[in-house]
Amino acid sequence: MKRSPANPILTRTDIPDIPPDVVDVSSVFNPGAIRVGDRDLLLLRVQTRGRETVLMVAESGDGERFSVRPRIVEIAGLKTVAERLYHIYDPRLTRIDDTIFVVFAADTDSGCRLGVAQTVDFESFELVGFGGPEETRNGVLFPERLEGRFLRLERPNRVQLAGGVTTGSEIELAESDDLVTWHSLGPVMAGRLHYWDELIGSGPPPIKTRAGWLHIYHGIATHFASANIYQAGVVLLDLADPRRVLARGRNNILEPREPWELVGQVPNVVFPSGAIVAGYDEEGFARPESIVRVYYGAADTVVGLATATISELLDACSV
Ligand code: BMA
Repeated sequence: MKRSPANPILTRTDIPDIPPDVVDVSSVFNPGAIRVGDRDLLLLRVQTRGRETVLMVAESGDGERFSVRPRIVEIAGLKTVAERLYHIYDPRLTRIDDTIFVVFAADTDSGCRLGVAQTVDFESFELVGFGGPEETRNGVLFPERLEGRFLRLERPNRVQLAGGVTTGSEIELAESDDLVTWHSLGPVMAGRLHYWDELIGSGPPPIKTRAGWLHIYHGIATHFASANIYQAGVVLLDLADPRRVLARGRNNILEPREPWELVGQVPNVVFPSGAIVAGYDEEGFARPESIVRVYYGAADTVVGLATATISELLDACSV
């Protein structure tokens, strides 16, 4: 992918103070992204100096220069969740018909869960569903229903890192009638031990192309336990049955190289979380020549932007 010359496109100094909750924040990263009319919107993960997390909206006319709205996003209904929510973070945005859905991760006393919220105007957000029996993260909704059901990729947290957090090495497909109760349809892909993507998780929601669902994911090389290196890569999933992997890139498409990707709160991280495709054909497939703008968190500290065309990303699946 090609990095934007304007990188990093958002840093802590772009976040306006909203006293008393948001003052002189520490970092902004891992945004969801969506186009609404002729505006590009990001839903930002902002971390305060109390290490609290708030979501905020940034808006742009050119996809590169963003201004951040001086408001904290409130999700109506979150207080009805029985568990205490410490952080809600890493929102992924998907439009289905006229509704924009947010799938977010939430840290609770019993581990990480996924929640789904919805908005039509990007002003007010309301909770649709929350949680499930298993620890899971990196949830992304497909932009259309399949046989009437919602589909999402998610990444159960089943791998315990030595002395650390639980994470995951397998992305699964799940389905739901109501976005509240989810049933697993089984595994889609697993991490590849010894290579760039030993642990994995979804990035932005899948992009519909004539060749299949183009999906950008993150892979972690654990590098002999001395460092976790977060990179981005691509996989192509079958349109009719997204559990079928048609092609998967051997190389990453973006890896930490710039100083602000290599150094920060968590070093060596590019974490793709939002994607905006410039153009779709009349049947809703992304055009091969369309530019995809990928928004990513860098070093859990700032937001970066990198681009490629759909056909370049499809080619990268087959190398
Ligand atoms: C992952 C997630 C991301 C984070 C990344 C790097 O497991 O928690 O939110 O950006 O680690 O710290």
